[in-house]
Amino acid sequence: MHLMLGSILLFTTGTFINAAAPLEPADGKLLLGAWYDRNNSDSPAAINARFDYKPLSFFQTDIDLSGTVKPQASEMNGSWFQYGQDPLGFIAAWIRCITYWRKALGSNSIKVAFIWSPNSGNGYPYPGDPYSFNVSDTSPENLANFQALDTNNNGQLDPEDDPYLPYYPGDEYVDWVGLSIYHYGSEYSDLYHGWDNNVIPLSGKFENYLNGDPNDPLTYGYAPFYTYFASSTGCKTRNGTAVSIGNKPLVISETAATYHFAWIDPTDKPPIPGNATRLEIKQAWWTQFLNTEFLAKYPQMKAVSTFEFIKWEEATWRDFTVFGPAPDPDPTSPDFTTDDTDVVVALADYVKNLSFISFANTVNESISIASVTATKSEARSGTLGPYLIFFFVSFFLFL
Ligand SMILES: *[C@@H]1O[C@H](CO)[C@@H](O)[C@H](O)[C@H]1NC(C)=O
Ligand SMILES: *[C@@H]1O[C@H](CO)[C@@H](O)[C@H](O)[C@H]1NC(C)=O
Ligand SMILES: *[C@@H]1O[C@H](CO)[C@@H](O)[C@H](O)[C@H]1NC(C)=O
Ligand SMILES: *[C@@H]1O[C@H](CO)[C@@H](O)[C@H](O)[C@H]1NC(C)=O
Ligand SMILES: *[C@@H]1O[C@H](CO)[C@@H](O)[C@H](O)[C@H]1NC(C)=O
Ligand SMILES: *[C@@H]1O[C@H](CO)[C@@H](O)[C@H](O)[C@H]1NC(C)=O
Ligand SMILES: CC(=O)N[C@H]1CO[C@H](CO)[C@@H](O)[C@@H]1O
Repeated sequence: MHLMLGSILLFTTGTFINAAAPLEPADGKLLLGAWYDRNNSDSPAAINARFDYKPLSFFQTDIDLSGTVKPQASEMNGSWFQYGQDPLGFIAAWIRCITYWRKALGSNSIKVAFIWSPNSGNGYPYPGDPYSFNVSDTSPENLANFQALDTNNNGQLDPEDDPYLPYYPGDEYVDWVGLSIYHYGSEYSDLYHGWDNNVIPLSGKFENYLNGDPNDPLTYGYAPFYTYFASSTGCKTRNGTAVSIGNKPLVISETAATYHFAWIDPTDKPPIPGNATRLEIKQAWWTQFLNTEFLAKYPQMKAVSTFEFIKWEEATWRDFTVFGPAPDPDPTSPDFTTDDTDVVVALADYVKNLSFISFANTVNESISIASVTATKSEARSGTLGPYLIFFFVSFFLFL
């Protein structure tokens, strides 16, 4: 549920042998990358230096492609971006973008991967957010969107509606699929309006977010994202029309297990609940999906991007990082300069044992990723011309 977007990947090693999709690594290989906090002067080189092992194979950031459009993210199924929950507008804009860029890139288009990357379906349709779907809006556009969104046809947009299928532009317009998956804690506090406890993620949590959990759909989501788009099963609408035949490579576009440092406003609040340490939380998270058994079960998971931010959200100051804090953390926040080298050292020790992880040879060989978006009306009208293509698009560009 953070900004995610386009991505420009620079790469030149043998990692992409036999790639089925642009920039897809060879079977059995996984690219490890990070979304760094450009706003806090973090950089690929600084992350690699903190990691002190091998250069990560890709880096993600937001880029400003237009003076009028602020950098933003994908997660088009969410209710926290202006363009969210507008499936018909989204798909039209997406197709326009991809068509434009493939043409503009010409023979270089094999060096660019366009990633369709929603937020994990747990909590969908994320009611009560600023851009939640507005049922009172009876414009024809909104009614058409409602028809697309109400996938179970019960006259409501609710958790049993599919959080992904209405937004999927079609296999021919998507190179990779992506998903944002987070652990924020174990309980949402209605009192403080947010997740706020430091607890170890339950075993299987990452997997349940990735592929839904029929035994606990309200917690983890109903829809099996991996099965839909990355397995050979694919997915169909209720009338049997194929939406995707599957087999797409998957990037975990953003992931983190958060450590809550402090309340943003500590007035009348108890200590932060939970007693798990930062290391325990993060270690328990990465071991859930960076292991050979998981890769054998989900072989199309070809890349993972950690979310390297320390920021406030809801009621708490949160550390999402595994590679250590950016050089210049927000000076208004609590003391985040406290070194967390125990986490990055443990991660390096852990991945040294994993032969399936691909690294770059130098920082200049790593791939980059970027993103931009528009307001809903800009996206719909197309007034921003070719730059519209970047809205909602995540792409890897092989330079
Ligand atoms: C960086 O700062 C700009 C301007 O404040 C903001 O629009 C953008 O969302 C920020 N990007 C990230 C990744 O935090
Ligand atoms: C929802 O739509 C109605 C009707 O168009 C409008 O009056 C109302 O302001 C909208 N609500 C929000 C939160 O945009
Ligand atoms: C099946 O559903 C899809 C979209 O939900 C629609 O485009 C298509 O026309 C339908 N096909 C039939 C045969 O009803
Ligand atoms: C941490 O909290 C749990 C649950 O409240 C408790 O069972 C456990 O004993 C605590 N561990 C420590 C080391 O305090
Ligand atoms: C890495 O593998 C070695 C040898 O099997 C083992 O002793 C060590 O504990 C492993 N390290 C981690 C962090 O899993
Ligand atoms: C990486 O690229 C930068 C800028 O293009 C250049 O200044 C630097 O020397 C390069 N570093 C290496 C190790 O090639
Ligand atoms: C289910 C879920 O994660 N909802 C969150 C989505 O993001 C918005 C904005 O950050 C939060 O307010 C929601 O709680």
